[in-house]
Amino acid sequence: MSLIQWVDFPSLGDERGSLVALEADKTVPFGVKRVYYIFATQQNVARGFHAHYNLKQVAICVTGKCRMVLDDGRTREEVWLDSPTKGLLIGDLVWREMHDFSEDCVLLVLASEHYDEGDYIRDYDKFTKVAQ
Ligand code: T46
Repeated sequence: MSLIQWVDFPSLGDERGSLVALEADKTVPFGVKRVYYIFATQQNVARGFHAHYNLKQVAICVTGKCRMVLDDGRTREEVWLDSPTKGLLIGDLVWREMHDFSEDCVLLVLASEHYDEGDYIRDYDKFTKVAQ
């Protein structure tokens, strides 16, 4: 199965413009405990480079674009996040990297757990051992 799993959010637009609703346990396939967003990323800066033991997330580029690399220790896939109506689902034990942020990129992330630095695996060799 591909590492790239999208969640499509219906655009509830009308003649005034567009609106997307993100609802925990409905359009977002888990209970949401945390929301954060990444913006004003400097040019030629890459972020991420870690995995989580226990964290489900949906990442949505609400404006601009960036390239996401996902790696489960066996295969590595990449995809552009460039649509406010498409969320990328990222499960447990998936290494992620974000590259090529456009200047206007705002990456919104919904997370299933509160922030916990102890849940991060920031060393790639350790990640590949844990993910085996
Ligand atoms: C992920 C990718 C997509 C907090 O204090 N609370 C938070 O909820 C988060 C997400 C971060 N932080 C602190 C920890 C660091 O001092 O903010 C700082 C930057 O975090 P980090 O270097 O982990 O950021 P990214 O962009 O490398 O990774 C983030 C998320 O941390 C991560 O879970 O999946 O975005």
